[in-house]
Amino acid sequence: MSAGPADETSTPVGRVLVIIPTYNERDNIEIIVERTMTAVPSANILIVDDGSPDGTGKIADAMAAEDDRINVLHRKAKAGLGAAYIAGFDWGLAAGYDVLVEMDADGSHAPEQLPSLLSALQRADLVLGSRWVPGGRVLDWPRSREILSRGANLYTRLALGIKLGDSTGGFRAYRRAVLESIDYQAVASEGYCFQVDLVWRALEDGFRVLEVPITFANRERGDSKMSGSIVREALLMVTKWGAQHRLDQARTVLRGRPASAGRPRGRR
Ligand SMILES: Nc1nc2c(ncn2[C@@H]2O[C@H](COP(=O)(O)OP(=O)(O)O)[C@@H](O)[C@H]2O)c(=O)[nH]1
Ligand SMILES: [Mg+2]
Repeated sequence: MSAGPADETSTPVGRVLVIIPTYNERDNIEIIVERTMTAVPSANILIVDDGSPDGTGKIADAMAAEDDRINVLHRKAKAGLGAAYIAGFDWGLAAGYDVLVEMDADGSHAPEQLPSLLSALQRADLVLGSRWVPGGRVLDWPRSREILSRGANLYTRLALGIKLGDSTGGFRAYRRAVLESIDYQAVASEGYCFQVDLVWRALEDGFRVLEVPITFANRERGDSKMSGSIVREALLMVTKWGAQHRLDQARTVLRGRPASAGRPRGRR
């Protein structure tokens, strides 16, 4: 589906699907969906629930029964944020959406800032909501999480040689062409690493990536699913890709050929 003239079911960038992955977000899901529909009434929503034991999926079904803009994808068991987004992207592309948005359920990403992301998408193919560019902020985040996020982004910039302030964040808007190009189904990682992988693939496929400042708030209700294994995975994978990338650059220089535009295929 192309981005035709705006009507009540589309924005200037076309039809938008906001994908919200959930695991045990019973106390957050209704609030985040309402805020999203108020902020961008023309957007549709896809909740991807991994069989939350706390009944989040049932609440989502009840909301979907009341409003055609809300859809629910039920998956059997907790399989991680990355796998939930892959299923959500598959669903959204098959349903013909022009723009696919990633957003957390816990209120850390403010739906009221979605219009700013969508507006920037008029000049880009992928827009990242960024905590670490001028104007970006974090509220009430434990110092340890802030240090981890800043450190992870610094490390990613150095290892991969990319200039982005916040490549680990999960509040973003993709034009469908990006997802059609980057083979996201092959991304096996979770959390931070999943986000870095997607943006790196987009850059290496030549898409325009823009960052817009966001205010990121710590979750008020429910528990974080962040874990040490997610951090270790990100560190390991980014190091591996970085080493491979540098090796490829060195090989190119030694052979005296111009740098290839393609991403090192071996890392997939
Ligand atoms: N479907 C699904 N959603 C998940 C999973 N893990 C985390 N989420 C959701 O992903 C979003 C971000 O997770 P969160 O726990 O807030 O991570 P944090 O912000 O890094 O502390 C929230 O909406 C979670 O409910 C998962 O395994 N499956
Ligand atoms: Mg969170």
